[in-house]
Amino acid sequence: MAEMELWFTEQQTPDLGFTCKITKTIYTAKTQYQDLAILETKQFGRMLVLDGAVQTTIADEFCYHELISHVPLFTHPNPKKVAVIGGGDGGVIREILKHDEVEKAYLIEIDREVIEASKKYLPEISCALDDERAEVVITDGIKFVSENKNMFDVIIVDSTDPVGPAVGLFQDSFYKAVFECLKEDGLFVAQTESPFYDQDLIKNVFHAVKSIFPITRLYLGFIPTYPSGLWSFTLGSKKYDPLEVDISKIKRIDTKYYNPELHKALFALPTFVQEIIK
Ligand code: AG3
Repeated sequence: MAEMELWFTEQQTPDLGFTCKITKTIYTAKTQYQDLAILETKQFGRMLVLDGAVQTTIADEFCYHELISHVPLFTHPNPKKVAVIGGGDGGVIREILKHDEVEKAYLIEIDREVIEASKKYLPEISCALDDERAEVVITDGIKFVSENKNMFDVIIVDSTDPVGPAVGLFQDSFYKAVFECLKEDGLFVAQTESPFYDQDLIKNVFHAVKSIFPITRLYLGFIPTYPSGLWSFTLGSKKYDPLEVDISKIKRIDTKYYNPELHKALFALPTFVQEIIK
């Protein structure tokens, strides 16, 4: 008898699905905040899904985690204290801790169950969460940044899509609080979705950040499992410009996507993306 095939589909837009063959459903849970699933896919290996949206997979997580981490960390000349808002799988923390000058990396995650499931089922991604330089704080990122002033060199917002628990992480008041939470020469990066499908969001975030931070930049990367593959990141900085970095001084670290040659090239935008942020 032919074996039954199981397929998972993320409905990326009302009119488009992204479908993967599943060899096993490793874990599912309804947490206090969202539906969580860890699936074993044939094409990408293990996959973390929250509320039906692919968050990360073993095969392509490096693209996203390196891009969101090394661009800000190599733009700041001496990042000692870094915070990740969201990012409960720990992938961003793993990349941050590749930087020797980082003394402490805080993971500010609202949903404890994402961390626990990632520790158990995605050890390749979550492996640095037990590092002595990592500190996990289970709380609402919005509350955390509003309550702490002048504290971090770099803040990385590794959120889910702007629906459900993450809505507030895309609002003006949050970026103002991030500004206050950063030291006087601090900078931040947020993941800001697809330039194909989320143009209004990118536009709104870019202009909100621009009205608060002296330097605002958008950069792009390719993440195969995310909607359209083309993904945007918005950087707001009080002092350091990623385009002014002396790339000859960037230390070689172990990466598969990021490299010094790419650092500035990531900010070269296709015309249709330039139009979005005009
Ligand atoms: N956070 C961004 C996920 C966005 C994906 N959106 C989607 N599939 N519709 C990823 C968390 C990884 N640490």
